[in-house]
Amino acid sequence: MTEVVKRERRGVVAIVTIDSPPVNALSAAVRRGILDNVTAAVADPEVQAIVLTCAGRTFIAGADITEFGKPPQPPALNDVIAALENSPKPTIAAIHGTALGGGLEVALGCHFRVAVKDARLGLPEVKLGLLPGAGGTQRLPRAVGVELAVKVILGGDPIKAPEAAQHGLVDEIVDELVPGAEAFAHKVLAEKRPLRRLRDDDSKIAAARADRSIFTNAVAAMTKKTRGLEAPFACADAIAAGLDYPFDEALKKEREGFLKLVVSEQSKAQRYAFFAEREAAKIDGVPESTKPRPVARAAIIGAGTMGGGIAMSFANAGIPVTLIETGEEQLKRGLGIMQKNYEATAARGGIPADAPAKRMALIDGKVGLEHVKDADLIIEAVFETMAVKKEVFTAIDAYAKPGAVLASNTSYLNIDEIAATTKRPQDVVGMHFFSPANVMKLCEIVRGAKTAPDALMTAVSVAKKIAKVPVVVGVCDGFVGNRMLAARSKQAEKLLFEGALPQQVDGVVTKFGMPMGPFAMGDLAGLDIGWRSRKDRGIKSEIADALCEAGRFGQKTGKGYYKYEQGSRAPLPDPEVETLIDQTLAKLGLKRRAIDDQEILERMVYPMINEGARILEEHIAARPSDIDVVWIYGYGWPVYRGGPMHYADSVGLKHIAERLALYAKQTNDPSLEPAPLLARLAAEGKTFASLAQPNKAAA
Ligand code: 3H9
Repeated sequence: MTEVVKRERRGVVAIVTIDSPPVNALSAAVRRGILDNVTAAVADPEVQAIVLTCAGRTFIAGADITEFGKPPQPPALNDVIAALENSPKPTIAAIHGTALGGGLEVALGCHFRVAVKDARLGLPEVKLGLLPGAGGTQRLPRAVGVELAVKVILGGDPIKAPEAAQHGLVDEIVDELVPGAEAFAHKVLAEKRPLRRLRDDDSKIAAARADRSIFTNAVAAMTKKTRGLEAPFACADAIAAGLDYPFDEALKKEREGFLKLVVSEQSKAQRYAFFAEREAAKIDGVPESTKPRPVARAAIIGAGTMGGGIAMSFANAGIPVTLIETGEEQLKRGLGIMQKNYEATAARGGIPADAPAKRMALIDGKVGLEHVKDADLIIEAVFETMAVKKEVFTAIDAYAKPGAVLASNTSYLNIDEIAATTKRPQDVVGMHFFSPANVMKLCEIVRGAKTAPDALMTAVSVAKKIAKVPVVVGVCDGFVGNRMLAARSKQAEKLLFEGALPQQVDGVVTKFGMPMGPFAMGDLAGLDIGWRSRKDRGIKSEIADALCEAGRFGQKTGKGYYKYEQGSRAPLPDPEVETLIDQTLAKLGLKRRAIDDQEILERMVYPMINEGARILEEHIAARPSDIDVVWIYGYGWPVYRGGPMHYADSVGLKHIAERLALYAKQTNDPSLEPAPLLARLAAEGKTFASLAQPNKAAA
């Protein structure tokens, strides 16, 4: 017997316990252990029922993702599940934590399922670019009906045990896991309950078999916003096979679909992203014994769009927050927007009806910086100029309690310079949120030269608590995300001077999978901001300047690089813009040339990769995968392309370096010359992923 799975007998009930930290994933050893122990329990004449449960923090969290792509080891998961389902003695899954993917598929193979109240059950394979490959697409619809199964499988989000119980996925909610499961086993035996083999029970799929629209409507609702992803459609096909074919045949089709996806570039990229996110949580240069400082209350300075969004993120996580403004009016306006925002979400069913009141009650609006005094973490989200930041930090320094962590939400300014205005630079850190801050998951944690390890860890741990994905970065202009974005913006602008139109550039970028192109993004942010800043610095950008001079500031004026119909945010190409570009180019003596989409794509993406290489050289990011996490969670980079650095590896660094060198020459732009790291890796035939060791980053 393998030791990752143990068996004990309590009277007539065998308790089979999986103990394979951290998440009881279904490695070959675990699969073997379950199969051997279940087979032995079936053979044991003293045993009348079998409970399958897990030690540690969770029920099985799925197949072992690290095994994908390696030669398969027996036993196959379907064989393990068949042993549970075909057992002549009742099998009962006892679930706590999360029963996910292959874990839920194992539970679905059991005749019964009990769960503690806070357990969650789901099939998140779609988020890894996969479909549930061990009967999930067949047994879940038979357990809960086709509509809910489509939602769970195509959406990938788990449902809570009480909801699962409501739909028949969980037979009983128990207070104590194993004793509860044992008591349930005795009940099953006493009542001589028939063993429910989901494979043989078509009752809940009968309706969708008779009326296909039940299935197609559910799929349409779940794929409305799916852009470019293959897996949701493959999941739908597998569920459909269950409606069209008998169980065993459909199971075979499901398996074929899984095997196809597991080798796809999309799934590889999505699995890479899963591990990249977890790698980002490992922070270099922090002693292991470092503990984050406790944060019972946060203070946010500034109730504008950013500050408000940050405050909402804290309230959503149940952390009280003081929201500070300079005047009553600004405060009232900020709080009003947040209230409306919550109410709109509640009206859509996104949060419970009583949530807006509860969350707003956690936000204490105040006028005056002295109110930071009770906060353990203070986040400044005021106007983005160094002078204003310095003023605010000097005041915070005067009022904040000793040991409070002082964070700036700056998106590009030097944290060290800000920290130097205080007497406690060791407590100062950057926490760069992305707009809208209550929605976007990324938080760049900027480590200053003097930031203390425990101050850094406080920012990281708080970011996780408020459901953000923290990535530690070093100090430089724009950190990781905005610095790379600037490299792209520069090329986008140049493309207009060479002959492309905004809609052509944006079209290529969105076709690639980004939610928005650079020009639509400019219109959203407001073109007047850059215009004013250029004027201050005596810089020109003739096309953008001409737009602003014509009163085209973007969405807020209904016109920018695009035109916008009243009340709509959809960018519409505008012939006036083309005329304006033509006139500007004529003034400058420039001629438009035809630029193909491939060049546009390469000039949008490769300079970002080049800047990413420089960021690695300068140790601003710890690893290439951290850069990818920044782009996936901060800018909506398509997860199925794994982030810019992963994408670069998939294209080939040699090709990218060659194209950059060509564009550098062709457009007379030295910034496009391949960065030394990129050039070296390209010459050595290596990838960014080959830089496996952390880069002593951001230290
Ligand atoms: C599947 O099941 C396919 C089947 O349908 C068909 C098969 C034929 N494998 O997230 P955490 C590691 S596909 C390997 O920080 P948390 C993770 O990398 C699978 N490793 O903890 C990390 O390692 P490290 C479907 C895994 O408490 C450590 O465990 N299942 C796996 O915040 C802790 O993870 C899923 O997609 C795995 N399956 O969250 C579920 N899972 O410490 C994926 C985790 O070295 N997992 N690790 O960095 C999760 O969603 C979360 O990990 C979970 C815990 C919610 C379980």
